[in-house]
Amino acid sequence: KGLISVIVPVYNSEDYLEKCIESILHQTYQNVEILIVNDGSAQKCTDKLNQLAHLNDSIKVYHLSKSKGAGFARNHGITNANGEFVYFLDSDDYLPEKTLEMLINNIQDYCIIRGKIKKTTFANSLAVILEGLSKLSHYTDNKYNLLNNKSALNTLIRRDFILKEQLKFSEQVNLYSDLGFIVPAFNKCEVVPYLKEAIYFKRKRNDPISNPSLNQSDDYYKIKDYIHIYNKLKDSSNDEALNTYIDKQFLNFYRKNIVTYFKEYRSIDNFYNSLHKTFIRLNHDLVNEHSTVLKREANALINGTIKQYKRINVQHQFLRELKSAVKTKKKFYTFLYRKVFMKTKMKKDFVFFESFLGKAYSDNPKYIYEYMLHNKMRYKYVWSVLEKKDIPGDPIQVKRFSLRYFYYLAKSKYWVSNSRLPKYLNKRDGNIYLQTWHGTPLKTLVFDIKDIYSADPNYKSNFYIQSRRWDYLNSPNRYSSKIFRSAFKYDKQMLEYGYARNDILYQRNSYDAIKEIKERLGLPINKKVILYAPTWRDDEFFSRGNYKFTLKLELDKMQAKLASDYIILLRTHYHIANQLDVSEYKDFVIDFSLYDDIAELYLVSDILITDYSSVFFDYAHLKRPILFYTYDIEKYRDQLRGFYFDMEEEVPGPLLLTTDEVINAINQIKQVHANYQDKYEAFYNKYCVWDNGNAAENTVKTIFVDNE
Ligand code: C2G
Repeated sequence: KGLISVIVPVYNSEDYLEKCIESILHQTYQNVEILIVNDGSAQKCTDKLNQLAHLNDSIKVYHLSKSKGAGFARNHGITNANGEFVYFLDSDDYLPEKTLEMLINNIQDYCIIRGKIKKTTFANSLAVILEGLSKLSHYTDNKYNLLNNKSALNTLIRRDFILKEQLKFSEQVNLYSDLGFIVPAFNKCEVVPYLKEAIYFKRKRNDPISNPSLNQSDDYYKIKDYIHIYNKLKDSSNDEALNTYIDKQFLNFYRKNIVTYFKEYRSIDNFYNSLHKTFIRLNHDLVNEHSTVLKREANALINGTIKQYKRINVQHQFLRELKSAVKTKKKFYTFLYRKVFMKTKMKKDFVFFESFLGKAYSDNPKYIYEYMLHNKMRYKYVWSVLEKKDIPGDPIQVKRFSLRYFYYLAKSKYWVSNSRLPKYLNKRDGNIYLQTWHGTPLKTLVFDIKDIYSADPNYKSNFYIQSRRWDYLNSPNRYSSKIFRSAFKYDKQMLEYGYARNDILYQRNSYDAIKEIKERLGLPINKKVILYAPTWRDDEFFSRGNYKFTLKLELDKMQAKLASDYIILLRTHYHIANQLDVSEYKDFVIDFSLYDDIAELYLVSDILITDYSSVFFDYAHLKRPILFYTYDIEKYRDQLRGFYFDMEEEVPGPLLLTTDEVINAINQIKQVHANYQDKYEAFYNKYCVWDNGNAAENTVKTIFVDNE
């Protein structure tokens, strides 16, 4: 069987390149040459490429001295190809091992064959292919449907067909250059066979801010290039079916991308003329299949003036928003938020608080609030909660995402939150947002995370939008300040006073105060207290934001060995949705997962057991013993998150892998604690020295006094 030339354009994709090339080398079909075209990448990527080029003789690398775009690079590959067939693979994507074999086995006498493109956010997706079940389908009249992804990827094409039809990727555009190649190619084939078992993994990249893929380019360029390519295709098409296809595609693009772009930027001026010329070319019967809204816009674009078009566009934006607003209650509330509440006057003395997405009355926001309350500052307070809570000072409580929640968000000059507020909020002039964050990081955060294994692949871009609104950020120590700057790309004011939530660890660390809390919590006074507070796992969840926790401490054993002297307070992370049933360990294990404030649990406990949670940075303020139950450290550190430092080296207690080790350590806790004395001191000096009980005061003075 014939040689396949696999053409791989490369542009700054050093993180993905190896996976891509290995996936070609591991194909079951081996008669392959690999043509890599380096489109003027930065040195880091070029170096990586040169290193990989030695893996195999079949790899040929072409370096372009400056970047000319993926279209140019692929054409360069075609010019240098020797194969009977040509296949395009992008340098951040990869193939299951049988894809090329399946395509070539099924191309028969056709010029082209197409496989399925699967999007993935993971570096190691697996395709399960059941031998013998693959079935070729043939597309004729409906062949253009295969092009819905606007891409020339996962298509095996005869090279002599490319040469005969002079197929070329468009070099005038950065985006959609594929269409210039693949649309005429499909046009020349009466039948396009399609094999859905031949899979191509297209990586959905997770960092559109620091390293965007082409698809993640700014909408302005997308629109510019799409209008260009549409007109190009239109110039060369004389076939009715093709005309209909590209007109329909254009109208969809207009509806989905162009109109929404105008909504956000009102930058119609840039595109009016080219849209005017483009709309004149469209088949009017197709325009008429669309809504009245779109028809009026088309009419204004063809026959009217820019002023008319703008007016109609604004009206239509409003109608579109209204139409979407009536779909769900939350959408309706956000509509009112934007159109009504945001137009009323902001209240200078309203402060809006939220902790852990409304799940708790706790953490830095709680202690900042209580400082203001006790000092009788003249503000009105609003707390966002999931259900009504017992909060001192009787503040206004609003249910998160209720109508009142949106009303008070719009009205309040000050926002104080320890995690993110919704993406669709708008900040207005004078609005001040204090982000307190919720811990010193051990596990890498946002832009420092490579692969996102959690439920939300848009995590980084959402985070970026949400964090642009922060005006102040609390930092617990110098180490965190540095990380927050890079991991959040935060460049505004950092409040380096320590954490308000730790004030209590300095103010109430006394026998009487602890006794009072124990009594309030109903804890026995004669038993020692162990707090077990593990964190969550990115890859264990029921759904977005609802994580699952499986208890790996063997409570039976612990009860048998420890119950006479100790009780255990079990405290799962606020992301954890399942409640663990510990009823059989009554009197030994008490579940405090739903208790609001972990700081009080720190105060009453004699020993902390945790894992990769930031709780140990706070607990260390008390200088009491800490044990690390890190049964899954390798997976957690190496696959899921990555750490900022070596736990074994730095943490102030032993890393334990089994329940027995935990029990042993507890039985000799004095000795264990003494063994870690030096490390503990170094740890305290690095992470705990900013706190002295005054963080809330310092924060409040900066935010509320300075901004009067
Ligand atoms: N927390 C808690 N109970 C737990 C775990 C955490 O109450 N069992 C609270 C603590 O206040 C802790 C905070 O939630 O400091 C953050 O928890 P982490 O386990 O550190 O996890 P995460 O929410 O992912 O925070 O920069 C901070 C962290 O890196 C991210």
